[in-house]
Amino acid sequence: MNTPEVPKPLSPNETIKEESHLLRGTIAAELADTSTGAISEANAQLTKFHGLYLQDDRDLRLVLKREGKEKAYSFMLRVRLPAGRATPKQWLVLDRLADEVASPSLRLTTRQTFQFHGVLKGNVKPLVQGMHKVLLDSIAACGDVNRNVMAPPNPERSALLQQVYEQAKAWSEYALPKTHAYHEIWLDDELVAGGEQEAEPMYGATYLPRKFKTGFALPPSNDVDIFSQDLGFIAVVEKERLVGYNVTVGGGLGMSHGNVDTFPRLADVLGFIPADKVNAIGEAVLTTQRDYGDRTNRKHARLKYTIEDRGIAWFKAEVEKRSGFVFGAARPYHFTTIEDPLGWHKGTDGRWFYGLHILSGRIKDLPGWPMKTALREIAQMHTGDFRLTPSQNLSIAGVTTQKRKAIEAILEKHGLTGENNRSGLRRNALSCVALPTCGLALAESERALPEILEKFERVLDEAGLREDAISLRVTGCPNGCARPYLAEIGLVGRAPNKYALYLGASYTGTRLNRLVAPSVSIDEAVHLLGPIIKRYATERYDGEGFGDYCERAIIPKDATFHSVGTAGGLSASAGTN
Ligand code: SRM
Ligand code: SF4
Repeated sequence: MNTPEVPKPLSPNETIKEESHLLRGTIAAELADTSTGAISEANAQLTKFHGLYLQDDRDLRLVLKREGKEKAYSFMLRVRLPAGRATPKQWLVLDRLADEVASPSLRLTTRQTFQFHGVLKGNVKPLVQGMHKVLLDSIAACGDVNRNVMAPPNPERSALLQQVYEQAKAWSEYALPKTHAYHEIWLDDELVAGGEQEAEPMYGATYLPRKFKTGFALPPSNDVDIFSQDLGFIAVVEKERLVGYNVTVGGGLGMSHGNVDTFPRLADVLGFIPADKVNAIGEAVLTTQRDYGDRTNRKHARLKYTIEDRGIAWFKAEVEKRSGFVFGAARPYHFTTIEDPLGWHKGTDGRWFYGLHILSGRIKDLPGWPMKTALREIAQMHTGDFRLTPSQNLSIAGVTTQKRKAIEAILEKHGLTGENNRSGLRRNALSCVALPTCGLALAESERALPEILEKFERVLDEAGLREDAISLRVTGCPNGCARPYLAEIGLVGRAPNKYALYLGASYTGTRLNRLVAPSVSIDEAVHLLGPIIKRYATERYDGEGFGDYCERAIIPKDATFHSVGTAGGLSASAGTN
């Protein structure tokens, strides 16, 4: 006799959300408790929806424990900044707030926004209120909702960019939670009496099963890594007019080492929509995931698993049913580049923009490298805006010829004019934050990146490839925050100085890489890749990227990778196959 299937229990986060009174929990009461720098686990889950993560300084954990003291708790705050645009006025306020109430660095993220670290509990409110004065917020920057919306940042390389930006911003606003909790808790707005007037028509009381990410791309540049997004809109341009978008769904990168039920996945293309359908289709995708996503297992809750489990045809039919719109056939599109131009360029509006490389997006002042001061001085005189790029870099945009000279003088004065004259590898490198703030880090990432790059640069110099654009991305764990599975060389932390090595993604983010060595030190990775890089220098086809070369000539198609600490089936002398 068949026994009826017992429904799996919901994940604990579902109860926390359900009982939170639309994301309030007891956050306000706990903020007032000065006996600890922390908040409860339940409230820590809820503050994420307000853009805040409770963290502790992992460098200090051991010593504080020995001394019997509380962990060095603080918050990370992530700003909501659709498409990564900020005004000089906003920049100056963020810069000041970083000094007054945070670490004092500013961190540009891989999703084009700012993060503050080291914000003590008592400083969160002043930070949020300071941001509010220049119309910035951190609502939905984290949590089980639509996160910061990405869109091509680079200024006015096409007249269509502004249109795509407006649409990305409109979708970001449309998909915001409607609860008043953020304003009540952080901005001291009046309480909504009993909460009975409030509703979350799109999300419902338990929001989404998991985080949800949207990106907009404007081919030929795939700067936003569109296929890694839960929901993507690829602009379709015909006769220099934006006619609509090809919609993508089900991308996502996070996985866990050794758990084959978790995996990075590239999005599927659902079909074409006219531009005025973005919000309607976005809502239908989001609510389908709301209703069918797995709320029992957070490791299986992203949209990519809903689509894997139920099939893309089912998903498309459901979205069409909900939106009342039938997708057209996908229009042709071609991604041939990742546009993040460094240095001075003239936009189509006749004004200049300056792409500034900032390693790992970390803005701070170091002896001989006063980046934070220089950018503050630029913000004080700049009349255009700032654009944060998906590669953790910065575009200083809308610059007149006169202001260009002044910006150059500031960079010159601070010895920062050489920032863009780095190796092709360095200019294309990304790293996640990892230690000491990220609670999930298994290995170093941002702090290790300079040394990793130096080691690889030596090999590249020997091979005569210093200028070649090769993407290297490092993360401290397999969650994939620097999108390492879309890098030509991906290093994914698994233990102190042990990384899983991935090779062979396309430079343009259209093909995932593959695991070639499950656990190597950085020196082992350099040793392993050295001969391959040298072969690439002599054997590559005209214009062939490093990832494409590895996929064609290096990675055995039938390789099995099971031996920890070695390169599995990969060897430097492996023949072409
Ligand atoms: Fe991420 C969690 C940092 C982009 C996948 N990510 C975290 C947390 C909040 C750690 C935590 O949960 O306690 C990290 C905070 C570290 C710190 O101290 O600041 C963190 N993620 C980042 C940032 C700051 C990395 C960076 O160096 O720029 C990026 C902030 C983006 C933003 O502005 O919104 C960041 N995270 C990403 C990306 C890339 C992207 O979205 O384009 C991914 C992979 C794409 C994806 O989501 O599939 C990503 N982060 C994750 C995951 C794995 C999610 C999954 O589906 O398995 C986690 C862990 C989790 O959610 O459980 C995570
Ligand atoms: Fe932390 Fe892992 Fe994301 Fe790096 S990839 S920031 S270690 S969660």
